[in-house]
This record gives sequence, C-alpha cells and structure tokens, in this order.
Amino acid sequence: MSKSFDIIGAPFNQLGFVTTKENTVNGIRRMDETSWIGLTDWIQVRNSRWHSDIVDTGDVPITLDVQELIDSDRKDAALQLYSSQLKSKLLETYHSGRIPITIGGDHSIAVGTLQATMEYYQRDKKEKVAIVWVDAHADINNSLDSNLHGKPLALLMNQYPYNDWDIPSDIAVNPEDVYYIGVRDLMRNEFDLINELNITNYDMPFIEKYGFNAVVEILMEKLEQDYDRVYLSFDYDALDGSIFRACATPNVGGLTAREALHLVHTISSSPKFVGADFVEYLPERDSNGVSKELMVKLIDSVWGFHL
Ligand SMILES: [Mn+2]
Repeated sequence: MSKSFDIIGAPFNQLGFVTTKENTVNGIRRMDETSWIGLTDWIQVRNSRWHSDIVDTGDVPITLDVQELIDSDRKDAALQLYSSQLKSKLLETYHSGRIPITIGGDHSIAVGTLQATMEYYQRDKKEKVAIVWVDAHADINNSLDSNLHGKPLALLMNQYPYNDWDIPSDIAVNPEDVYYIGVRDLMRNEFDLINELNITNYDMPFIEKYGFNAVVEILMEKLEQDYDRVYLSFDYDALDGSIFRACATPNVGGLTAREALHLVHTISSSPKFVGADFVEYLPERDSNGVSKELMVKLIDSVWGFHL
C-alpha cells in the first residue's frame, strides 16, 4: 500500500532566539527567482507524474488568542494554546490514515506534533514510538529563563515544572525512546539531564568516530528491533553552519547536505515511519537560496527524492 501525505504548515516563530512574523512555510512553498525552486511546484510534479498522494492542507494559523498571549509575554500559555491547535490538526491526519509532514516554525511546534503522535500511537494503539531528533542542540533545557524553542523535549518529558506545564503521562515522551543525531552544542544543565535520563545521543563526536552511514545503520537496527513506529523531528540547524546559515542559531560542524538527505530518505522509507517535522529554517536569512533548495529536497526525500 502506498503512503499518503499531508503537509501541515506551522508558521509559529515567536519563541526562538530570532522571532519573525514572516510566514516561513510560504517561503518554502513558493517559487522564487533566487533558488528557482518551490515545494508547491514539486508536489504537483510528484502527484501528476509520479502518482504520489500529497496534499498541502495549509497552515495552522496564529490565532488572535495566541498572538495576544505572546504580546502580553505569556509565552508558555501561547505555546500551550498553539500546540493544542496543531495537535488537533495532526490527529485529523492520523485518523484519516495519512502521514503528517509539518513545516515550522521554530522547534517549539514539536510540542504539538509529538503530543498528537504519542496520543494516537502510544496511548490509543499501545504502540512504541521512537523519536529521532536531528539537531545541533538537545532542546531539553529545563531552566525557567531560556527560550521555549530550546526546550520542547523537556516539556514533552515533563522535565520543566513551571508555568502549568504538565503533559498527561500516557502521552508524555519517554527519554529512552529519544535518539539524538548531530548534537554539538549543549548547555550544562542539558548535558547533565541527558546523562541522568540516559538518552541515546549519536552526537557529532560519535558520528565523527564511526562515520555517518554506520550511525544510520545502528539507528535503523535499533528501530527495527525495539519499535513499532518512528517519528522524525528535523531541525535545520543540524546542518553544517559553515554553509547552511538560514536560521537563528547556525552552528558550524554539522551534517552535510548528502548526510541529511540520506538520513531523511532512510528513515522515511521505513514501514514504521509515521511523520516528520522540518523546523527552524528562516527564508529571510537565506541569501543565495541554497538552503531553500536543500529544505525542499529534504521534504521531497520523504516520498521520492534520494541520492
Ligand atoms: Mn531544535
């Protein structure tokens, strides 16, 4: 049975180190005269010439309620509200037997996408879900005073006991089900928490030592043995910041374009693949369109493109 996909736009970019009200998803969708590439056109080609079933369902917009919370500096509440709206949207996709591909926005949107995934597969179907978190950062900052886009995993694991955050335990993320790839920039409290919770961390030193393809093989073997499902959360800043700088926090020494394309294609080819996030890309910082071409190709790797 071939798979069907829903593109879900989550242009929520208010909680990061650099905020923007520009619609970051539209920046990927539309053709422009720098990159000469746009996701909308590519989807049409996939659907018409390759008989794919990909539907762009549009955005989960920033409602006035959410914007008011942000403007009055109640960011935790804004994220809770936006996450609940995004979660509902993903649940519709899951219930119709389709695969959600969510485009951000900053990484805080994973609070919504993963709660939906955990509710549908972990709570309701009693299936074990692995989360592959591809990122320069661990996003598990559990201190009160840091940006919310730096703590989605802390929130999802109930490691952040502030501002009424409490994820129901049957949809919370278990630390042992998280697999980091590409991490190379940690805060001290994150370093401690990763060790305390014993999270699998295929960080850049590990990748440097064993080689990227070997690490992907180790990961896929683990998923094959121990999991029913796999969800991918891909942060643009996992890529090597010496080339790919179109984000708030570019970081030199990360994944090459080929490594990222290989990884996304390999994970999404698994029969266990249930969905993905692509986050943190900022079109306004993409001066030459190279990053946009890669983002479109990474997303296209989910259903077609491979090296
Ligand atoms: Mn991230």
